Formats: sequence, structure tokens, C-alpha cells
Amino acid sequence: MQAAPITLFDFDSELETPFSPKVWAIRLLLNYKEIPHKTTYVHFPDIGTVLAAAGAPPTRQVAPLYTVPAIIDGDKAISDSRLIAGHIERTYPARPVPLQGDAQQLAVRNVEFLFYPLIVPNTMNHLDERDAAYFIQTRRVMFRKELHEICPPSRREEAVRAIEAGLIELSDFVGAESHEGWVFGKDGPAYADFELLRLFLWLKIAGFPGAWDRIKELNGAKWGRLFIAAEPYINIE
Ligand SMILES: N[C@@H](CCC(=O)N[C@@H](CS)C(=O)NCC(=O)O)C(=O)O
Repeated sequence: MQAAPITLFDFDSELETPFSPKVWAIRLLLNYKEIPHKTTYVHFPDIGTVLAAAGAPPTRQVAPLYTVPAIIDGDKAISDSRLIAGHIERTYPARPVPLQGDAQQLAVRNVEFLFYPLIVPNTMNHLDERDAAYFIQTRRVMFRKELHEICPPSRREEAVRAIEAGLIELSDFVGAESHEGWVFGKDGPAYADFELLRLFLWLKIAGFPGAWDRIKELNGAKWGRLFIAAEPYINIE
């Protein structure tokens, strides 16, 4: 029995809807499993201080050391989306969402990096001045280039086509979707469905406009149907 709602840490932004992809996977999981929770928003430069104070461990060995999602559930503070998903599934087994294995996780990872060029350069436009300065500086180190060099307008079409090619391969890997529209889970969603949906939500919320409208139609609109299956769980608490 849950003593208090779970605290879910996410990044603040000037958008109406939070955009951090890995947090969305956990939010979809919590919503699907009907687990009470409340989002706590953190500014990018404050993440280390806030999560260390909450007792959530760092997830990386080089800066940025601390990442969202992190949760507080009773006396436990947990970081890293897969560890959080494992904890949630073990602690709240009703409405099961199987974590499946490495192959499914890898299949999503293989398309994940294709989304970066269409989202990362645009993200600074959604942040306040202090967050944007932090974002520009950290991404310069991560990508070893300036944000505007990651995907100049002349390369956007190429970036959309790269996602399309990746999703065509993914479509072969997952095969036919369930009658509800889930592509990894056959009797309801698997966690990999939420990991894939987080990329679609990230693109839709924070990416260059128009890309999602093309992608959702691909592979006989398989991805659009997956999104429709998830729509009841796209709520922010
Ligand atoms: N392995 C971690 C990675 C999470 C991650 O990279 N989160 C991003 C946001 S989606 C983050 O917090 N980045 C820290 C930063 O940008 O400073 C997980 O799966 O939870």
C-alpha cells in the first residue's frame, strides 16, 4: 500500500508540457498503472543539488552526474529510468507492464539517437535564460559542436529520412502490433512501448515542427496507432 504519492522529478521549461523523454517513459508507466504521483520540476543547473538532497544517486560518471527521471517512493530515492521501472513493476504488480529483455531495449536505442538532431538544437528555445546557458554549455561538451551545428536547416530533411529508415527496420523487428496498437507488448503495453513513445512525445513537444506528422503515418500508420493507444496515459500529475 502506497503511503504517499510518488515524487517524480522532471526538468522545468517554458513549454506547457514537460518534454524530458526518459521521464515520459516513467510517467506513462505510472499513469498506465494508475499509481498516484506528483511531478517536481527542477531547473537544469540545480539538478545535482536537488537530487543529492533527495538522496537520489547519480547515474553518470562524467558531468552531468545527476539525471531525471528520479523518484522518491516512501523511504526510497531511485534514479535511472530502467531501475525505476523495475522498482515500480516489483512494488506495484497490478496492470503488469513487462520490462522484456535487452533486445527490445536495444531496438529502441537504435532509433533513439536518430531523434537528437531534430530536437536537441531546438530545446534551448524552450528554456529560460539560465537553463538555456547551462544547456548550450553542456551540449557543446556532449556533442563536441555548437547547438546550431548539430542539424542546420539544410540537413533537416536528411534527419527526418534517417528516422524513417530506422523506424522501417524497427517495424520489421516488432512485427504486427496488438489489436490495441502496442507494438512490443501483445496483451497490453510492454515498457519498451513507453520507451518508444517517449521519443515520439519528445519530438512532438520539443522538436522541429512537422516531423512527427510525417513519422506517425509511416509503416501503415503503425506509430500513429501506438500513440493513440497511449493517449489515455499522456497526463501530467
Ligand atoms: N540512464 C538515465 C539517463 C537519463 C537522462 O539522460 N536524462 C536526461 C534528461 S531526459 C538528463 O537528466 N540529463 C541531464 C542534463 O541534461 O543535465 C536514465 O535512463 O534515466
